[in-house]
Amino acid sequence: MVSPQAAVSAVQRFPSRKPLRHDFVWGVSTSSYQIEGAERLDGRGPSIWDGFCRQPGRIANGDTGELACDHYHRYRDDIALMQSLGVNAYRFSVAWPRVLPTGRGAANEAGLAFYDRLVDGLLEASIEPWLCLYHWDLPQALQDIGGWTNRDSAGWFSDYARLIAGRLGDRVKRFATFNEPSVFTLFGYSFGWHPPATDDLVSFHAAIHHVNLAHGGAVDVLREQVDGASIGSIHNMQPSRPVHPTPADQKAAAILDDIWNRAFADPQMIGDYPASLRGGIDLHLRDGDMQRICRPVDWLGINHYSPIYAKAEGASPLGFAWADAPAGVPRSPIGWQVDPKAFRDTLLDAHDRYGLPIYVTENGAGAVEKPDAAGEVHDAQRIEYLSSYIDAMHEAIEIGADVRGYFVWSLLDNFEWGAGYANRFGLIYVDYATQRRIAKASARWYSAMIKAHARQATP
Ligand code: GCO
Repeated sequence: MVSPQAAVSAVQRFPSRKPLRHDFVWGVSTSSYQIEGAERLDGRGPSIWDGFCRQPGRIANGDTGELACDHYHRYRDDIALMQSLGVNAYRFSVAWPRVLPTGRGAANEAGLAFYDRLVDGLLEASIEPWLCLYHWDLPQALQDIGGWTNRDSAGWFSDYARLIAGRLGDRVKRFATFNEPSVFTLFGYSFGWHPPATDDLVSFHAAIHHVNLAHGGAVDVLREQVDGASIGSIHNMQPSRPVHPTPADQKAAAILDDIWNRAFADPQMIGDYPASLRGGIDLHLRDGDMQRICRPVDWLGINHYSPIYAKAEGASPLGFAWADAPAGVPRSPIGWQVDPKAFRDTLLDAHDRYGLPIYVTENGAGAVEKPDAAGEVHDAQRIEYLSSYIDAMHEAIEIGADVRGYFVWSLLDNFEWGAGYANRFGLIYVDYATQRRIAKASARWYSAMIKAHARQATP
């Protein structure tokens, strides 16, 4: 078992760094479909993930989000776990179909009441709620009328944002519009790994553009409805590298870079699409759209785990295929490359490109793990990963990146999309058969690290 003392020394093992700002945010992140369960309870409508999980072969072991971590019922226990960690912020998402079962029209009071209880519980525990409006669980009823390929989706999303702002905006001030738009559009409208699992270019570009329009519309609604709103959007930002140093793979990596890192962040924070996307997007662009998309935001959320790799693929309409990291690189227990310097450079690049305060809204390591005979989970590799990435973030801050917070993905082991429950990212182990929670060694380490930084923080 890693003692808190050993954990703190893990923090101090790195070169002594300048203390972090006194208001640095230390948090944990989750998302609605991955932890709530209660798929069919208290009026929640179906989401696109409910149906996708039940399509044979889509999810490892046929897992679904039906029960997940039963957070819908156990949220008070989970808030107590956050308190035990000593975090001062919790990033979660609202399940759109839980509050608007058909995505539009009549709201579901029982669903809204759940988020009331969750927010009130967090505030009672002195944990700041960071609310993300969309973490991939689109109401199925909206998918049935085109989903993000329907330009009306921007209006649907604004109405949803208005409902949440009106209900929770007196207590919630930190809002993110979307989580990782480039992931759910690329995986859902091109690769077939996420719902709706279509793969035509016109729909892909339409979804990109309409999600950007939805972002801008929601920013305006939140700004208008919530006094003191602090609004951002959460983007996965990772260096896109050619799997082989050939011109063809380098071109493939550049295309992936534009889609993965720029297709949303650039229109939203700079006001233009990457050149490689403009042809496809122009089919859906109307006068004034870029001004509707590029609305002032207060911060940039960055999710980062590892570099990504591309290879040339002539058969793909996008001209590239996803590739694994080259053999021989350091990897996490589930095989994702470990490269803290890539994280440092990503933070510095984002700081230079967008010039906004940055919050690391996801970072963490997956593993296939279980408790030992004594009921302990000694996740030393996850501690090593977190320690090296937090130090890389600290180095980026010392060099000049305006990073103001860090959220571990994730508080709990949870539904890991296509991998189901096999890959575990939590600081807290979840025994899904009993729903028992077990703090891993990394939970004790993170708690001790937060305390160590608090002692060093500049006033
Ligand atoms: C993402 C999502 C999370 C994942 C986490 C681990 O980044 O894909 O925001 O829902 O579970 O990143 O893959």
